[in-house]
Amino acid sequence: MLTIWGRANSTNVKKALWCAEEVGVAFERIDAGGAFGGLNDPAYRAMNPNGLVPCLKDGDLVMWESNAVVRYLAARYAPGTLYPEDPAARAMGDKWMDWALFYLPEPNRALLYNLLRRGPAERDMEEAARGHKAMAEAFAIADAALAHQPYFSGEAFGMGDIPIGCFAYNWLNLDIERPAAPRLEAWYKKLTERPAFARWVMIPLT
Ligand SMILES: N[C@@H](CCC(=O)N[C@@H](CS)C(=O)NCC(=O)O)C(=O)O
Repeated sequence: MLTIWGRANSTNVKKALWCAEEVGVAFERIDAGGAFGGLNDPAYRAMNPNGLVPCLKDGDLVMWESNAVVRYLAARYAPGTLYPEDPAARAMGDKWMDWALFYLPEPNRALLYNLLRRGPAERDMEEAARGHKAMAEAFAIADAALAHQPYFSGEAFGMGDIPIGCFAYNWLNLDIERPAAPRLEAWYKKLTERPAFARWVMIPLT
């Protein structure tokens, strides 16, 4: 049985859970991180020395880094669909995965924690404003890219849509003003029609 460690409301854990469900592999999830703790336990650190979630175990393979987990699950369980075999086709989505890892986590965290997850006394609204600006700029680039292709992975849904999809859910569901991004919203609406996205990503942001 494949196992994924991580609290369900973590954006990075959601990537792994959504992808595992999407490729149809049976898995169990074990709560870890946040209020569940456990990340400094020696047994956990032996699996993931970074002390972060998600962490995945599939047979003898133990691995971490959410985008690498998505790549592994797609390659292992959905070759030819979520993980295109042609290198050029695969590169389409692959670059958006790296893009998402570079541009989105910091502003996402600035928004989620300062608008929702921290108590009022700990909130830093200047940090939230910087996060909002960076996120709006990043998603404007993503919106423009969808003028040329229906999915970040290319003509069909693929692994390249998964990391951005998790961050887009947060961005589009926070109670904030956003610049118009009609192509991004049309792509996001298609994600909401996927049962695996609805099950693992569309949960309360708190
Ligand atoms: N680059 C790592 C980042 C992982 C990460 O930052 N995970 C956060 C949750 S989103 C974490 O473990 N935070 C500590 C905690 O939840 O207690 C990845 O993509 O997997």
